[in-house]
Amino acid sequence: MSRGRVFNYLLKVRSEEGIVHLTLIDPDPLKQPPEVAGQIAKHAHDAGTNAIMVGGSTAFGILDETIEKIKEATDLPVILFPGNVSGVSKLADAIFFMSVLNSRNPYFITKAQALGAFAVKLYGLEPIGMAYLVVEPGGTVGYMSEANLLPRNKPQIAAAYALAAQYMGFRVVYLESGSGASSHVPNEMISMVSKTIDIPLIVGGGIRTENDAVEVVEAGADMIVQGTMIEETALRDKGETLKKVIRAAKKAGEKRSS
Ligand code: 1GP
Repeated sequence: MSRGRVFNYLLKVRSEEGIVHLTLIDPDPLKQPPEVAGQIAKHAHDAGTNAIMVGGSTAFGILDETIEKIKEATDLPVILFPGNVSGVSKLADAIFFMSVLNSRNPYFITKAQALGAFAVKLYGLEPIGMAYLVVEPGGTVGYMSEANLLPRNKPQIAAAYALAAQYMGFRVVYLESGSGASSHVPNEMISMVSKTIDIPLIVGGGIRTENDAVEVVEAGADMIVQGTMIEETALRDKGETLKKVIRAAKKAGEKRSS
């Protein structure tokens, strides 16, 4: 995909298909070498995902190689999802230029962003300003980014952060419960946030089943992110489980939009 068009592409998919499905691949050799990341991306593409996100809170070392293999396997846009400045690569199409708004540490709110900004400019990456809100239990990212985790039973706090994010000019809000979370962001929280803001809402962490995906979409997510489930199943079943989840999520999205 040519540079500068990824966000518009995501908005177009959202309006035409009801929701956007994003596949997250961790460039982590302990999980999968680049070759395997490419195969996973291919299966995800065939299953109907709309873009590939690459990143993670503990990613190291093989970011470029991983993106190379993904690009060989699919022409879907590759969007960086950096846990730190080391998560920037010139091989991607775009970057979720994210700020952990509920971190206790200003490094994760503005400093890492200042350290990485010129690399984004130099590489010609399309920056998509994202407010990243980490919800309980938060998982690895909650720990690493020193988040003051948003309480699951206080949706109004999440909504207040999300509205503040919109007023600060962020283009998207991401509600994250942490990769591999035992349960996704609560439906009530997704619903309150989506009714409060006018910018797209991304939800990720702990979305595994068709039912999970449908719940999250019915509650109001515009884009859903799946990582763990895809890494665990896509190679084994050639993306069949994922295909069912995406189909169910898109159906729920279309129904909501009609
Ligand atoms: C993590 O929200 C993403 O940042 C994806 O979470 O691995 O639980 O799908 P899962």
